[in-house]
Amino acid sequence: MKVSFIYTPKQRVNKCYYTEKIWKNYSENAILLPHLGMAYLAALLKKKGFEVQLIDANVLNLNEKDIQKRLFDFKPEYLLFTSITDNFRDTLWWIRCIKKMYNVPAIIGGPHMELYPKETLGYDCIDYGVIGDGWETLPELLSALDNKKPLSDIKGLCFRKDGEVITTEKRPKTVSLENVPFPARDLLPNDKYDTVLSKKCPITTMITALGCPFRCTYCCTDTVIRSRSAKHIVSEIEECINRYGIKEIVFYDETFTIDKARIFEVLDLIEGKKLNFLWSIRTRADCVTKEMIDRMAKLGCIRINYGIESADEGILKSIRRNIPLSVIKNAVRWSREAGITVFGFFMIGLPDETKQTVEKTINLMLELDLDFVQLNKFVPIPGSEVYEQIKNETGEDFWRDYTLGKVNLEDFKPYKINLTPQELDHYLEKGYKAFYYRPKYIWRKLIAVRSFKELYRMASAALSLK
Ligand code: B12
Ligand code: SF4
Repeated sequence: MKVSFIYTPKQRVNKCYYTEKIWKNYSENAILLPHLGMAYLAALLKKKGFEVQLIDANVLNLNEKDIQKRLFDFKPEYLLFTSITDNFRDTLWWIRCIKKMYNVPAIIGGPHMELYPKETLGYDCIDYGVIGDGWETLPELLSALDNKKPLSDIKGLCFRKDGEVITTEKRPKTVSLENVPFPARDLLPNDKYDTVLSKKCPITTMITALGCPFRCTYCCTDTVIRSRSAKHIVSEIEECINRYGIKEIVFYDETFTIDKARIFEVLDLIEGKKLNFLWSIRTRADCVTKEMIDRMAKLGCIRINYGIESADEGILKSIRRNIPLSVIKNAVRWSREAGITVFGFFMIGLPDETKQTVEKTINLMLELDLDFVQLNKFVPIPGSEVYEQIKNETGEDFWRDYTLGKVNLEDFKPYKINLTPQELDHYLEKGYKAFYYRPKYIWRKLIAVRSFKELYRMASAALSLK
């Protein structure tokens, strides 16, 4: 059987997180990263004997006609799409458009399907939905369709029967990342991926563990961790370097350093095998030690992204993110002393936010010795504790209505804050300007610039904030 995964074009962050000006900057620097979920499933299906095409229409910047040509050349029997809630309406637009040109059944998976499966299958152009992990459900679905077997016994599925949307029994998330083949990077245009901050190309992304146990109230990540062994991780790193010539890896685990023993094992193996590559991680300030940071820097880690979020203790407590300021300061200092670039994530517009708490957050952003910051407006993610609370209190389910096409992203209203939307926008721009336009900061960045490309990117990003 032939199937085509299509990562739809023009992936970008949504406007509701920023002001128009700042969003323009972000959307100009489009998301140019591989979709690992699709690449994983593609590898698995290939291993099971399927003929698989993976069209990354996003990074290749393909238009309707380009996609149509690729599909007519390959002739798949099923089209496979992915979606997160934020980009569902864009994905839907593309599914409709692609099916007008090449009409075979469409299967959709991804985080959005876990949240609004019934609403999603309400659209006729979507034929089947995979809820949650795709590793077992997708091959079972394709095999059942091929053999004309009933679908109702397959767990984690959503489909229509006699005009009614059926969801089957939930599929438990038990598959370990160790039991599936490495992502099919042989099907990806690896030389096209890039980020504003990457130093060496080609780059790729990797996941060493799924889930995070911390339960911050604004997050909807699985709380059970499914992690890979150090040996398994390093073997994928070796494949990236030796088979695909990868020079830089962005690790997208939610909290890369959560299991300290495992990280030291990974570092030992990288050192022992003399693996030469640059890499970056995301983690929490309370999950690193000075010893760990020093070793990571020695072995190629060039950037750490820390979620700092707010400077107000009351807000931090209410979102269950009690990392003391002293711990954050130490982590940032250790990282910079080790020569690692430090990126801080902050949010404004959380419930109970006031002008004073926003100003505190902006001051902290300036006070910490950070290289880059991302400051965005808080938008509750469906499935998170905060979102459930807002839903219960207001009786409104914004993301459901958005899925059904009843509201647009521009209709999103911040909840329970003591600032107007205009004030929030004012502070967002003020925060960005205050951070990126400091003379000390500009000077430090200019002397660290290594190439024209880097200088151009920095200058264009800075100018777009004006
Ligand atoms: C890497 C990443 C990114 C990268 C995107 C890279 C890329 N090209 O995809 C960057 C940093 C750019 C990014 C941006 C954003 N992201 Co993001 N991101 C992730 C992250 C950390 C890892 C994704 C990953 O590789 N997972 C591992 C793979 C194996 O899992 P998977 O993709 O989910 O696939 C599995 C299933 O979902 C399913 N599946 C997926 N696709 C398909 C397709 C078919 C046909 C089938 C059958 C099954 C299937 O099967 C797969 C295997 O089991 C996830 C969190 C996480 N751990 O998953 C968040 C996550 C996907 N992001 C999220 C969000 C909210 C965003 C942003 C909106 C954030 C922001 N405020 O700007 C933007 C949106 C940008 C965009 N248009 O995508 C949310 C989505 C929540 C939701 N309700 O949809 C997540 C889940 C994080 C979270 N818990 O909040 N993100
Ligand atoms: S926000 Fe980060 S630390 Fe908190 S639960 Fe989510 S992934 Fe874990």
